[in-house]
Amino acid sequence: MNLDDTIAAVATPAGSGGLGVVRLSGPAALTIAARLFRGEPLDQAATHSLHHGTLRDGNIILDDAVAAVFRSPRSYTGEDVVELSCHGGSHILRGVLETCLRAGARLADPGEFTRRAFLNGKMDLAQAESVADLIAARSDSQHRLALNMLRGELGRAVQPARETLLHLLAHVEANLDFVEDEVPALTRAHLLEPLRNLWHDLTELKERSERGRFWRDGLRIAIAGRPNAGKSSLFNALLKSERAIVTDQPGTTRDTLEESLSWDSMAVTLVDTAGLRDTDDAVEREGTARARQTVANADLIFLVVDASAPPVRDDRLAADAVQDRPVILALNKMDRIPLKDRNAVEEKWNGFLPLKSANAVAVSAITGEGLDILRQKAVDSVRGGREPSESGLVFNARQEQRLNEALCALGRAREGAETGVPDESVAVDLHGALNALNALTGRGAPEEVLDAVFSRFCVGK
Ligand SMILES: Nc1nc2c(ncn2[C@@H]2O[C@H](COP(=O)(O)OP(=O)(O)OP(=O)(O)O)[C@@H](O)[C@H]2O)c(=O)[nH]1
Ligand SMILES: [Mg+2]
Repeated sequence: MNLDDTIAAVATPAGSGGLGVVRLSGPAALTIAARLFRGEPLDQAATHSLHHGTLRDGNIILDDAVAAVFRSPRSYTGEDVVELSCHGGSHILRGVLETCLRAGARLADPGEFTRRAFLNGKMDLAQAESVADLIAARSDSQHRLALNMLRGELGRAVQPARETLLHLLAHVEANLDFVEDEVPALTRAHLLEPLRNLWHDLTELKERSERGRFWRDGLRIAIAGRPNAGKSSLFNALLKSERAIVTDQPGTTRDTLEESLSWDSMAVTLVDTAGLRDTDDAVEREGTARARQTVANADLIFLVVDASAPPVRDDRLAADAVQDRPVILALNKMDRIPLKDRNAVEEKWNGFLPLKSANAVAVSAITGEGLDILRQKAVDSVRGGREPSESGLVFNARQEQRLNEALCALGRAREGAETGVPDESVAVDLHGALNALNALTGRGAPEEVLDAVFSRFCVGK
Protein backbone atom coordinates (compact mmCIF):
# COMPACT_ATOMS: atom_id res chain seq x y z
CA MET A 1 0.00 0.00 0.00
CA ASN A 2 1.76 3.10 -1.23
CA LEU A 3 0.27 6.45 -0.29
CA ASP A 4 2.66 8.24 -2.68
CA ASP A 5 0.74 6.83 -5.64
CA THR A 6 -2.12 8.76 -7.11
CA ILE A 7 -5.03 6.43 -7.66
CA ALA A 8 -7.92 6.62 -10.11
CA ALA A 9 -11.15 4.71 -10.64
CA VAL A 10 -14.63 5.09 -12.00
CA ALA A 11 -16.71 5.87 -8.92
CA THR A 12 -20.17 5.40 -10.43
CA PRO A 13 -21.77 2.01 -11.23
CA ALA A 14 -21.19 0.21 -14.53
CA GLY A 15 -23.70 0.85 -17.28
CA SER A 16 -25.00 4.11 -18.67
CA GLY A 17 -26.42 6.99 -16.68
CA GLY A 18 -26.84 10.74 -16.76
CA LEU A 19 -23.51 11.30 -15.11
CA GLY A 20 -20.43 9.19 -14.54
CA VAL A 21 -17.59 10.13 -12.22
CA VAL A 22 -13.89 9.35 -12.43
CA ARG A 23 -12.22 9.97 -9.10
CA LEU A 24 -8.53 10.75 -8.59
CA SER A 25 -6.81 10.85 -5.21
CA GLY A 26 -3.21 11.36 -4.20
CA PRO A 27 -0.37 13.87 -4.34
CA ALA A 28 -0.49 14.17 -8.16
CA ALA A 29 -4.28 14.23 -8.51
CA LEU A 30 -4.37 17.89 -9.53
CA THR A 31 -1.45 17.71 -11.98
CA ILE A 32 -2.77 14.56 -13.61
CA ALA A 33 -6.28 16.02 -13.95
CA ALA A 34 -4.78 19.22 -15.33
CA ARG A 35 -3.10 17.22 -18.11
CA LEU A 36 -6.51 16.05 -19.40
CA PHE A 37 -8.54 19.10 -18.63
CA ARG A 38 -8.86 22.11 -20.96
CA GLY A 39 -10.37 25.04 -19.10
CA GLU A 40 -9.04 26.84 -16.08
CA PRO A 41 -5.72 25.39 -14.94
CA LEU A 42 -6.80 22.79 -12.39
CA ASP A 43 -3.45 22.65 -10.61
CA GLN A 44 -4.05 26.27 -9.55
CA ALA A 45 -7.63 25.68 -8.47
CA ALA A 46 -8.81 26.47 -4.94
CA THR A 47 -10.18 23.70 -2.75
CA HIS A 48 -13.90 22.97 -2.99
CA SER A 49 -14.22 24.57 -6.41
CA LEU A 50 -15.98 23.44 -9.60
CA HIS A 51 -14.67 23.95 -13.12
CA HIS A 52 -16.26 23.38 -16.49
CA GLY A 53 -14.11 22.32 -19.43
CA THR A 54 -13.29 19.54 -21.89
CA LEU A 55 -11.34 16.36 -21.24
CA ARG A 56 -8.80 15.45 -23.89
CA ASP A 57 -6.54 12.57 -24.71
CA GLY A 58 -3.92 14.50 -26.70
CA ASN A 59 -5.94 16.09 -29.47
CA ILE A 60 -8.91 13.78 -29.10
CA ILE A 61 -11.84 15.27 -27.20
CA LEU A 62 -13.22 12.71 -24.76
CA ASP A 63 -16.08 14.60 -23.18
CA ASP A 64 -17.38 17.82 -21.65
CA ALA A 65 -16.89 17.62 -17.93
CA VAL A 66 -17.11 19.34 -14.59
CA ALA A 67 -14.07 18.94 -12.36
CA ALA A 68 -14.56 19.18 -8.60
CA VAL A 69 -11.36 19.99 -6.72
CA PHE A 70 -10.78 19.10 -3.05
CA ARG A 71 -7.43 19.87 -1.58
CA SER A 72 -5.78 17.93 1.21
CA PRO A 73 -6.73 17.55 4.01
CA ARG A 74 -10.31 18.65 3.36
CA SER A 75 -11.36 15.75 1.16
CA TYR A 76 -12.87 12.28 1.50
CA THR A 77 -9.48 10.59 1.51
CA GLY A 78 -7.63 13.43 3.21
CA GLU A 79 -5.47 13.73 0.06
CA ASP A 80 -5.84 15.98 -2.98
CA VAL A 81 -8.92 14.72 -4.79
CA VAL A 82 -10.37 15.56 -8.20
CA GLU A 83 -13.73 14.22 -9.30
CA LEU A 84 -14.34 14.43 -13.03
CA SER A 85 -18.09 14.36 -13.72
CA CYS A 86 -18.62 13.27 -17.30
CA HIS A 87 -21.58 11.95 -19.24
CA GLY A 88 -22.36 8.51 -17.86
CA GLY A 89 -21.40 6.24 -20.72
CA SER A 90 -19.09 3.29 -20.08
CA HIS A 91 -17.05 4.05 -23.24
CA ILE A 92 -16.48 7.67 -22.17
CA LEU A 93 -15.58 6.71 -18.61
CA ARG A 94 -13.16 4.01 -19.72
CA GLY A 95 -11.50 6.53 -22.05
CA VAL A 96 -11.14 9.14 -19.29
CA LEU A 97 -9.86 6.56 -16.80
CA GLU A 98 -7.30 5.17 -19.25
CA THR A 99 -6.07 8.67 -20.04
CA CYS A 100 -5.66 9.34 -16.30
CA LEU A 101 -3.66 6.11 -15.98
CA ARG A 102 -1.42 7.06 -18.89
CA ALA A 103 -0.95 10.48 -17.32
CA GLY A 104 0.55 8.87 -14.21
CA ALA A 105 -2.26 7.56 -12.03
CA ARG A 106 -2.57 3.95 -10.89
CA LEU A 107 -5.85 2.01 -10.93
CA ALA A 108 -7.27 2.00 -7.40
CA ASP A 109 -7.64 -1.26 -5.51
CA PRO A 110 -11.09 -2.23 -4.20
CA GLY A 111 -12.01 0.16 -1.38
CA GLU A 112 -8.73 2.03 -1.68
CA PHE A 113 -10.29 5.50 -1.48
CA THR A 114 -11.94 4.59 1.80
CA ARG A 115 -8.81 2.80 2.97
CA ARG A 116 -6.83 5.98 2.41
CA ALA A 117 -9.48 7.93 4.31
CA PHE A 118 -8.90 5.51 7.20
CA LEU A 119 -5.10 5.65 6.95
CA ASN A 120 -5.20 9.45 6.87
CA GLY A 121 -7.29 9.55 10.03
CA LYS A 122 -10.47 10.72 8.32
CA MET A 123 -12.45 7.88 9.90
CA ASP A 124 -11.89 4.86 12.14
CA LEU A 125 -12.13 1.33 10.83
CA ALA A 126 -15.70 0.83 12.00
CA GLN A 127 -16.71 3.97 10.13
CA ALA A 128 -14.92 2.75 7.00
CA GLU A 129 -16.72 -0.59 7.24
CA SER A 130 -20.03 1.18 7.47
CA VAL A 131 -19.45 2.86 4.09
CA ALA A 132 -19.97 -0.52 2.41
CA ASP A 133 -23.02 -1.18 4.62
CA LEU A 134 -24.48 2.22 3.83
CA ILE A 135 -24.19 1.62 0.10
CA ALA A 136 -25.65 -1.88 0.43
CA ALA A 137 -28.55 -0.81 2.71
CA ARG A 138 -31.92 -1.94 1.41
CA SER A 139 -34.23 -0.91 4.23
CA ASP A 140 -34.73 2.23 6.33
CA SER A 141 -33.33 0.53 9.40
CA GLN A 142 -30.20 -0.74 7.65
CA HIS A 143 -29.68 2.72 6.28
CA ARG A 144 -30.10 4.34 9.71
CA LEU A 145 -27.73 1.88 11.39
CA ALA A 146 -25.02 2.27 8.77
CA LEU A 147 -25.33 6.03 9.04
CA ASN A 148 -25.00 5.85 12.84
CA MET A 149 -21.85 3.79 12.46
CA LEU A 150 -20.48 6.10 9.77
CA ARG A 151 -20.92 9.00 12.15
CA GLY A 152 -18.60 7.23 14.59
CA GLU A 153 -21.16 5.73 16.99
CA LEU A 154 -18.99 2.70 17.69
CA GLY A 155 -15.88 4.72 18.45
CA ARG A 156 -17.90 6.90 20.84
CA ALA A 157 -19.49 3.89 22.49
CA VAL A 158 -16.17 2.24 23.40
CA GLN A 159 -14.30 5.43 24.22
CA PRO A 160 -15.30 5.56 27.93
CA ALA A 161 -14.21 1.92 28.36
CA ARG A 162 -10.86 2.70 26.73
CA GLU A 163 -10.31 5.61 29.06
CA THR A 164 -11.13 3.57 32.15
CA LEU A 165 -8.77 0.85 31.00
CA LEU A 166 -5.96 3.31 30.38
CA HIS A 167 -6.52 4.76 33.82
CA LEU A 168 -6.46 1.33 35.50
CA LEU A 169 -3.37 0.32 33.57
CA ALA A 170 -1.59 3.47 34.62
CA HIS A 171 -2.36 2.62 38.23
CA VAL A 172 -1.31 -1.02 38.03
CA GLU A 173 1.85 -0.22 36.13
CA ALA A 174 2.80 2.58 38.47
CA ASN A 175 2.65 0.00 41.23
CA LEU A 176 4.93 -2.29 39.27
CA ASP A 177 7.51 0.33 38.44
CA PHE A 178 8.02 1.89 41.80
CA VAL A 179 9.39 0.53 44.99
CA GLU A 180 6.81 -0.48 47.46
CA ASP A 181 6.24 2.56 49.63
CA GLU A 182 6.69 5.25 46.98
CA VAL A 183 3.22 4.75 45.55
CA PRO A 184 0.32 3.88 47.83
CA ALA A 185 -0.24 0.16 47.45
CA LEU A 186 -3.06 -0.56 45.10
CA THR A 187 -5.84 -2.09 47.07
CA ARG A 188 -7.69 -4.84 45.32
CA ALA A 189 -11.02 -3.18 45.98
CA HIS A 190 -9.75 -0.15 44.15
CA LEU A 191 -9.28 -2.32 41.09
CA LEU A 192 -12.25 -4.64 41.41
CA GLU A 193 -14.99 -2.10 41.38
CA PRO A 194 -14.01 -0.39 38.09
CA LEU A 195 -13.25 -3.77 36.52
CA ARG A 196 -16.74 -4.98 37.33
CA ASN A 197 -18.28 -1.80 35.94
CA LEU A 198 -16.22 -2.06 32.81
CA TRP A 199 -17.23 -5.63 32.23
CA HIS A 200 -20.84 -4.69 32.81
CA ASP A 201 -20.71 -1.76 30.36
CA LEU A 202 -19.14 -3.82 27.59
CA THR A 203 -21.59 -6.65 28.12
CA GLU A 204 -24.39 -4.17 27.80
CA LEU A 205 -22.89 -2.88 24.58
CA LYS A 206 -22.81 -6.40 23.24
CA GLU A 207 -26.43 -6.98 24.19
CA ARG A 208 -27.42 -3.71 22.61
CA SER A 209 -25.81 -4.89 19.40
CA GLU A 210 -27.51 -8.28 19.57
CA ARG A 211 -30.90 -6.63 20.03
CA GLY A 212 -30.28 -4.51 16.97
CA ARG A 213 -28.95 -7.32 14.81
CA PHE A 214 -32.26 -7.85 13.01
CA TRP A 215 -32.36 -4.23 12.02
CA ARG A 216 -29.13 -4.72 10.15
CA ASP A 217 -29.31 -8.30 8.92
CA GLY A 218 -33.04 -8.37 8.43
CA LEU A 219 -35.39 -11.13 9.45
CA ARG A 220 -35.35 -14.49 7.68
CA ILE A 221 -38.72 -16.18 7.81
CA ALA A 222 -39.35 -19.75 6.61
CA ILE A 223 -42.87 -20.74 5.62
CA ALA A 224 -43.26 -24.40 6.54
CA GLY A 225 -46.01 -26.97 6.97
CA ARG A 226 -47.53 -30.05 5.48
CA PRO A 227 -48.26 -30.24 1.74
CA ASN A 228 -51.33 -28.29 0.57
CA ALA A 229 -51.65 -26.24 3.76
CA GLY A 230 -51.39 -23.11 1.60
CA LYS A 231 -47.74 -22.14 2.15
CA SER A 232 -47.14 -20.95 -1.40
CA SER A 233 -50.48 -19.13 -1.38
CA LEU A 234 -49.46 -17.34 1.82
CA PHE A 235 -46.01 -16.58 0.36
CA ASN A 236 -47.66 -15.02 -2.70
CA ALA A 237 -50.21 -13.11 -0.64
CA LEU A 238 -47.48 -11.62 1.57
CA LEU A 239 -45.43 -10.68 -1.49
CA LYS A 240 -48.52 -9.41 -3.29
CA SER A 241 -47.38 -11.27 -6.41
CA GLU A 242 -47.98 -14.68 -7.93
CA ARG A 243 -44.37 -15.70 -7.42
CA ALA A 244 -44.84 -19.37 -6.45
CA ILE A 245 -46.88 -22.01 -8.23
CA VAL A 246 -50.09 -22.87 -6.39
CA THR A 247 -52.19 -25.95 -7.18
CA ASP A 248 -54.57 -28.15 -5.25
CA GLN A 249 -52.14 -31.05 -5.55
CA PRO A 250 -50.09 -31.83 -2.46
CA GLY A 251 -46.38 -31.68 -3.23
CA THR A 252 -46.51 -28.75 -5.68
CA THR A 253 -43.51 -26.89 -4.30
CA ARG A 254 -40.29 -28.85 -4.59
CA ASP A 255 -37.54 -26.30 -4.27
CA THR A 256 -37.22 -23.40 -1.85
CA LEU A 257 -38.19 -19.96 -3.15
CA GLU A 258 -36.85 -16.80 -1.64
CA GLU A 259 -37.89 -13.13 -1.88
CA SER A 260 -36.90 -9.96 -0.06
CA LEU A 261 -39.19 -7.24 1.14
CA SER A 262 -39.40 -4.59 3.82
CA TRP A 263 -41.92 -4.66 6.68
CA ASP A 264 -42.18 -1.71 8.98
CA SER A 265 -38.73 -0.58 7.81
CA MET A 266 -37.21 -3.99 8.61
CA ALA A 267 -35.67 -6.02 5.80
CA VAL A 268 -37.40 -9.39 5.57
CA THR A 269 -36.53 -12.46 3.52
CA LEU A 270 -39.44 -14.82 3.03
CA VAL A 271 -38.71 -18.41 2.06
CA ASP A 272 -41.36 -20.75 0.70
CA THR A 273 -40.57 -24.42 1.22
CA ALA A 274 -41.72 -27.84 0.09
CA GLY A 275 -44.43 -29.46 2.21
CA LEU A 276 -43.11 -31.65 5.01
CA ARG A 277 -44.16 -35.29 4.81
CA ASP A 278 -42.65 -38.72 4.43
CA THR A 279 -42.47 -39.57 0.77
CA ASP A 280 -40.92 -42.09 -1.62
CA ASP A 281 -40.58 -39.54 -4.40
CA ALA A 282 -36.86 -38.73 -4.74
CA VAL A 283 -37.42 -35.14 -5.88
CA GLU A 284 -39.89 -34.40 -3.13
CA ARG A 285 -37.55 -35.97 -0.57
CA GLU A 286 -34.80 -33.58 -1.62
CA GLY A 287 -37.37 -30.79 -1.33
CA THR A 288 -38.26 -31.71 2.24
CA ALA A 289 -34.57 -31.96 3.14
CA ARG A 290 -34.14 -28.40 1.86
CA ALA A 291 -37.22 -27.31 3.75
CA ARG A 292 -35.72 -28.65 6.98
CA GLN A 293 -32.47 -26.88 6.25
CA THR A 294 -34.34 -23.61 5.63
CA VAL A 295 -36.21 -24.01 8.90
CA ALA A 296 -32.92 -24.55 10.73
CA ASN A 297 -31.44 -21.34 9.32
CA ALA A 298 -34.48 -19.11 9.74
CA ASP A 299 -34.95 -16.53 12.50
CA LEU A 300 -38.65 -17.22 12.58
CA ILE A 301 -41.02 -19.83 11.14
CA PHE A 302 -44.56 -19.44 9.94
CA LEU A 303 -46.01 -22.89 10.48
CA VAL A 304 -48.97 -23.10 8.12
CA VAL A 305 -51.90 -25.44 8.67
CA ASP A 306 -55.13 -25.88 6.77
CA ALA A 307 -57.44 -24.90 9.61
CA SER A 308 -60.51 -25.88 7.61
CA ALA A 309 -59.44 -29.53 7.51
CA PRO A 310 -58.96 -31.89 10.43
CA PRO A 311 -55.37 -32.07 11.71
CA VAL A 312 -53.44 -34.96 10.22
CA ARG A 313 -50.24 -36.83 10.99
CA ASP A 314 -48.21 -34.66 8.61
CA ASP A 315 -49.23 -31.54 10.52
CA ARG A 316 -47.69 -33.00 13.62
CA LEU A 317 -44.60 -34.07 11.67
CA ALA A 318 -44.21 -30.48 10.46
CA ALA A 319 -44.73 -29.12 13.97
CA ASP A 320 -42.08 -31.52 15.26
CA ALA A 321 -39.64 -30.17 12.69
CA VAL A 322 -40.05 -26.55 13.86
CA GLN A 323 -40.70 -27.19 17.54
CA ASP A 324 -37.48 -25.80 18.97
CA ARG A 325 -37.54 -22.65 16.88
CA PRO A 326 -39.43 -19.39 17.22
CA VAL A 327 -42.75 -20.18 15.56
CA ILE A 328 -45.92 -18.37 14.67
CA LEU A 329 -48.77 -20.72 13.82
CA ALA A 330 -50.67 -19.51 10.76
CA LEU A 331 -54.18 -21.00 10.82
CA ASN A 332 -54.84 -20.71 7.12
CA LYS A 333 -58.00 -21.01 5.00
CA MET A 334 -60.08 -19.28 7.67
CA ASP A 335 -62.36 -18.04 4.89
CA ARG A 336 -63.81 -21.54 4.85
CA ILE A 337 -64.74 -21.48 8.51
CA PRO A 338 -68.06 -20.10 9.72
CA LEU A 339 -67.71 -17.30 12.26
CA LYS A 340 -69.26 -19.27 15.09
CA ASP A 341 -66.67 -22.07 14.81
CA ARG A 342 -63.58 -19.90 14.87
CA ASN A 343 -62.69 -20.05 18.54
CA ALA A 344 -63.11 -23.78 18.58
CA VAL A 345 -60.75 -24.10 15.61
CA GLU A 346 -57.97 -22.20 17.32
CA GLU A 347 -58.33 -24.25 20.48
CA LYS A 348 -58.34 -27.50 18.53
CA TRP A 349 -55.09 -26.68 16.73
CA ASN A 350 -53.32 -25.34 19.77
CA GLY A 351 -54.24 -28.55 21.54
CA PHE A 352 -53.14 -30.78 18.70
CA LEU A 353 -49.73 -29.34 17.90
CA PRO A 354 -46.78 -29.87 20.22
CA LEU A 355 -45.76 -26.21 20.08
CA LYS A 356 -44.27 -24.49 23.08
CA SER A 357 -45.46 -20.99 22.32
CA ALA A 358 -49.10 -20.92 21.31
CA ASN A 359 -48.71 -17.82 19.15
CA ALA A 360 -51.44 -18.35 16.55
CA VAL A 361 -52.87 -16.03 13.92
CA ALA A 362 -56.01 -16.75 11.92
CA VAL A 363 -55.36 -15.95 8.27
CA SER A 364 -56.60 -16.52 4.77
CA ALA A 365 -54.20 -16.42 1.86
CA ILE A 366 -57.22 -16.02 -0.43
CA THR A 367 -59.03 -13.09 1.23
CA GLY A 368 -55.95 -11.57 2.87
CA GLU A 369 -57.51 -11.58 6.34
CA GLY A 370 -55.07 -11.66 9.23
CA LEU A 371 -52.00 -10.95 7.08
CA ASP A 372 -51.37 -7.56 8.69
CA ILE A 373 -51.49 -9.16 12.12
CA LEU A 374 -49.11 -11.89 10.98
CA ARG A 375 -46.66 -9.31 9.65
CA GLN A 376 -46.91 -7.27 12.82
CA LYS A 377 -46.37 -10.28 15.09
CA ALA A 378 -43.33 -11.30 13.07
CA VAL A 379 -41.69 -7.89 13.36
CA ASP A 380 -42.67 -7.52 17.05
CA SER A 381 -41.25 -10.94 17.87
CA VAL A 382 -37.73 -9.72 17.19
CA ARG A 383 -37.80 -6.05 17.95
CA GLY A 384 -39.69 -6.24 21.23
CA GLY A 385 -41.07 -2.73 20.93
CA ARG A 386 -37.73 -1.09 20.28
CA GLU A 387 -36.93 1.16 17.36
CA PRO A 388 -33.60 0.82 15.57
CA SER A 389 -32.46 4.27 16.67
CA GLU A 390 -32.58 3.16 20.30
CA SER A 391 -30.18 0.34 19.61
CA GLY A 392 -28.21 2.44 17.17
CA LEU A 393 -25.23 0.20 16.94
CA VAL A 394 -24.68 -3.29 15.61
CA PHE A 395 -21.30 -4.96 15.49
CA ASN A 396 -20.23 -6.93 12.46
CA ALA A 397 -18.50 -10.30 12.87
CA ARG A 398 -15.04 -8.77 13.06
CA GLN A 399 -16.05 -6.19 15.60
CA GLU A 400 -17.94 -8.72 17.70
CA GLN A 401 -14.88 -10.95 17.83
CA ARG A 402 -12.78 -8.07 19.17
CA LEU A 403 -15.42 -7.20 21.74
CA ASN A 404 -15.51 -10.81 22.92
CA GLU A 405 -11.73 -10.79 23.24
CA ALA A 406 -11.93 -7.65 25.35
CA LEU A 407 -14.58 -9.26 27.57
CA CYS A 408 -12.51 -12.44 27.99
CA ALA A 409 -9.42 -10.47 28.94
CA LEU A 410 -11.42 -8.36 31.37
CA GLY A 411 -12.92 -11.48 32.89
CA ARG A 412 -9.43 -12.87 33.46
CA ALA A 413 -8.22 -9.58 34.93
CA ARG A 414 -11.17 -9.52 37.30
CA GLU A 415 -10.68 -13.11 38.34
CA GLY A 416 -6.98 -12.44 38.84
CA ALA A 417 -7.69 -9.40 40.98
CA GLU A 418 -10.20 -11.36 43.04
CA THR A 419 -7.91 -14.30 43.66
CA GLY A 420 -4.88 -12.13 44.30
CA VAL A 421 -2.55 -13.00 41.41
CA PRO A 422 0.47 -10.71 41.01
CA ASP A 423 -0.12 -7.27 39.53
CA GLU A 424 2.01 -8.18 36.51
CA SER A 425 -0.47 -10.71 35.28
CA VAL A 426 -3.43 -8.38 35.89
CA ALA A 427 -1.58 -5.81 33.79
CA VAL A 428 -1.15 -8.33 30.97
CA ASP A 429 -4.90 -8.95 30.83
CA LEU A 430 -5.70 -5.25 31.00
CA HIS A 431 -3.37 -4.73 28.04
CA GLY A 432 -5.14 -7.55 26.23
CA ALA A 433 -8.50 -5.89 26.78
CA LEU A 434 -7.19 -2.51 25.66
CA ASN A 435 -5.66 -3.96 22.50
CA ALA A 436 -8.91 -5.69 21.63
CA LEU A 437 -10.86 -2.45 22.08
CA ASN A 438 -8.34 -0.57 19.99
CA ALA A 439 -8.61 -3.17 17.25
CA LEU A 440 -12.37 -2.67 17.26
CA THR A 441 -11.95 0.77 15.77
CA GLY A 442 -8.83 -0.25 13.87
CA ARG A 443 -6.12 1.42 15.94
CA GLY A 444 -2.91 -0.31 14.94
CA ALA A 445 -4.78 -2.86 12.85
CA PRO A 446 -2.41 -5.12 10.88
CA GLU A 447 -2.39 -5.10 7.07
CA GLU A 448 -4.22 -8.44 6.80
CA VAL A 449 -7.15 -7.07 8.75
CA LEU A 450 -7.33 -4.01 6.53
CA ASP A 451 -7.03 -6.21 3.43
CA ALA A 452 -9.93 -8.33 4.62
CA VAL A 453 -12.09 -5.33 5.43
CA PHE A 454 -11.47 -3.44 2.20
CA SER A 455 -11.66 -6.42 -0.12
CA ARG A 456 -15.43 -6.32 0.53
CA PHE A 457 -15.58 -3.02 -1.34
CA CYS A 458 -15.72 -2.51 -5.09
CA VAL A 459 -13.18 -0.50 -7.02
CA GLY A 460 -14.10 3.17 -6.85
CA LYS A 461 -15.30 3.27 -3.24
N1 LIG B 1 -60.09 -21.34 0.56
C1 LIG B 1 -58.77 -21.20 0.65
N2 LIG B 1 -57.95 -21.97 -0.11
C2 LIG B 1 -56.62 -21.81 0.01
C3 LIG B 1 -56.07 -20.89 0.90
N3 LIG B 1 -54.72 -20.96 0.82
C4 LIG B 1 -54.46 -21.90 -0.12
N4 LIG B 1 -55.59 -22.42 -0.60
C5 LIG B 1 -55.70 -23.47 -1.61
O1 LIG B 1 -55.02 -24.61 -1.13
C6 LIG B 1 -54.40 -25.32 -2.19
C7 LIG B 1 -52.93 -25.54 -1.87
O2 LIG B 1 -52.28 -24.28 -1.87
P1 LIG B 1 -50.70 -24.12 -1.99
O3 LIG B 1 -50.41 -22.71 -1.70
O4 LIG B 1 -50.21 -24.68 -3.27
O5 LIG B 1 -50.25 -25.04 -0.78
P2 LIG B 1 -48.76 -25.44 -0.36
O6 LIG B 1 -48.77 -25.55 1.12
O7 LIG B 1 -47.79 -24.53 -0.97
O8 LIG B 1 -48.63 -26.88 -0.96
P3 LIG B 1 -47.32 -27.68 -1.39
O9 LIG B 1 -46.47 -26.77 -2.22
O10 LIG B 1 -47.83 -28.83 -2.13
O11 LIG B 1 -46.64 -28.09 -0.13
C8 LIG B 1 -54.65 -24.49 -3.43
O12 LIG B 1 -55.74 -25.02 -4.13
C9 LIG B 1 -54.98 -23.13 -2.87
O13 LIG B 1 -55.81 -22.38 -3.74
C10 LIG B 1 -56.96 -20.09 1.70
O14 LIG B 1 -56.58 -19.26 2.52
N5 LIG B 1 -58.30 -20.29 1.53
MG1 LIG C 1 -46.25 -24.79 -2.20
